[in-house]
Amino acid sequence: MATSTPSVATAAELKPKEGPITSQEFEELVLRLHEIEAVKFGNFKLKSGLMSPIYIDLRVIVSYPDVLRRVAEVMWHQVSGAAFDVMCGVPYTALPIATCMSLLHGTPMLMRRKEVKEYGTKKAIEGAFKKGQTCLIVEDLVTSGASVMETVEPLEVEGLKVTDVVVLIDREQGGAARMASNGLRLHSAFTLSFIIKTLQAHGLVSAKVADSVAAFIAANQTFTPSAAAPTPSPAAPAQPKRLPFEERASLCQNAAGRKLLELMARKRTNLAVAADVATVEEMLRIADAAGPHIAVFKTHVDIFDKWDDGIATQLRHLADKHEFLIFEDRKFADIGNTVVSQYGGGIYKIADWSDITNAHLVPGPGIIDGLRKVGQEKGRGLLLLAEMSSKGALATGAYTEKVAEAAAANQDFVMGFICQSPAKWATPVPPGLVHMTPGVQLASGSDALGQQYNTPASVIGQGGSDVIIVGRGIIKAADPAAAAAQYREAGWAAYEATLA
Ligand code: 5BU
Repeated sequence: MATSTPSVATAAELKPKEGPITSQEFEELVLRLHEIEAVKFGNFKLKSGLMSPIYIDLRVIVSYPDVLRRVAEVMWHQVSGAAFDVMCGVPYTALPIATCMSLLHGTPMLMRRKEVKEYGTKKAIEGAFKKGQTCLIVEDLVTSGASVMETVEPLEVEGLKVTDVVVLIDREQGGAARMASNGLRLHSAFTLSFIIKTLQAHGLVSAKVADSVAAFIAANQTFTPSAAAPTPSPAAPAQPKRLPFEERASLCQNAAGRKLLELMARKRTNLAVAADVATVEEMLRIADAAGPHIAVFKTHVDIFDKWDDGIATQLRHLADKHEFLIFEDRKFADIGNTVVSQYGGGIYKIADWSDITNAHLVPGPGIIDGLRKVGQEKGRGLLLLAEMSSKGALATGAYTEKVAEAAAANQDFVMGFICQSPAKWATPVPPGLVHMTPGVQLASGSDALGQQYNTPASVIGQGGSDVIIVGRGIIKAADPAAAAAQYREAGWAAYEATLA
């Protein structure tokens, strides 16, 4: 073991370190990280499935207060020139680091909840802050930068500005470029190359291992700036980013679509709630509580404990009272002749009470004709499923394009799409068609069964959708009405930000 490795592993008195960090101190910290096995060499299977010759696990530093403290100090020094009002650690490993930086230097901290889905409407960001304040992001390790972005988004939704990110180790696999493409400056205490060079100089890593790490980094780059962030042509005229809903209403050929666009503009909400609850009582309670905040109330009628015409009437009363449209998310997928009976008849008589329903285009355009036959005269509208939110969904690429074409060709009855990222579609669709997106929570993430969540800002902003569909983020909240108000605000702010 190198003689420079300190043997005392206790936290020093709690006061900030004076003066700059010396190169010897940087080296000592690298050696200490190696000593406590935060940096290991061998053959490791990463979360992605890739085999890596190096493994970095900074979770262990909480057991070594001297290391935690020095990590916090070197990271603080990296951002001594940056201006920020608050700091937020990326959960979980960076939380103690951010806490330590906060304690040493007196800068307040915020915390981002990772499990917003579990906690419902508990805020995505905890702590005291004001809109317009600047927040520094603190992270232990950056590879692609994806987890950093997951923390940046909910902060920005709350009106905080994020300009700088500080990490202990940059794996040099594209994170810095990705940060830069999002307008963020990345400050790192160490690059992976520096760590390897230091350990090699102290005889702790062989030349062979050093070469294999360098080869691994070169072969596993995560970001291609030109492909990921095409530079807009400076000569391109400034296009309106999105026509306001009220203007699009007059371009919409379907009655229910027109009603929805007008209603969203009037009520100032682009929120749909997914009422996936077990009982009719609970469903009606949510409709009444969330009603003032929503444009659309989405049901799966076949999951309720009972159903009859009286229940449908009660729901329609609430729709009239609060002015929202009802959307039965039936996802029809059969031949035209069968969907006529499924939509108009059976126990549920969906067309009698639901303003909107949806269908897959797998069977071909006959499904639109069958549903139109029942719904058109009742003033109903159809959404086509162009993309899904679940991991591995097959509705992509050429299929999605075909759906977009079919919608454009049937605008009398088709009012729009269920989709994820219409901004990425090859051909723009007529502005009278509405885009609605499920898989939305205040923080991005996933559930255990393949559901994938994006934030209102990314769905409406980058994704180019019009309406956010939120289920568990609202219905599992302790106060669904307050949660609906919060999603409404986030969704509407994102919409307004995309107007010309
Ligand atoms: P969540 O609790 O916010 O995950 O609920 C999402 C709702 O949207 C739920 O009713 C799904 O059935 C529905 N959904 C979806 O999540 N993803 C899709 O691609 C489509 C519908 Br289509």
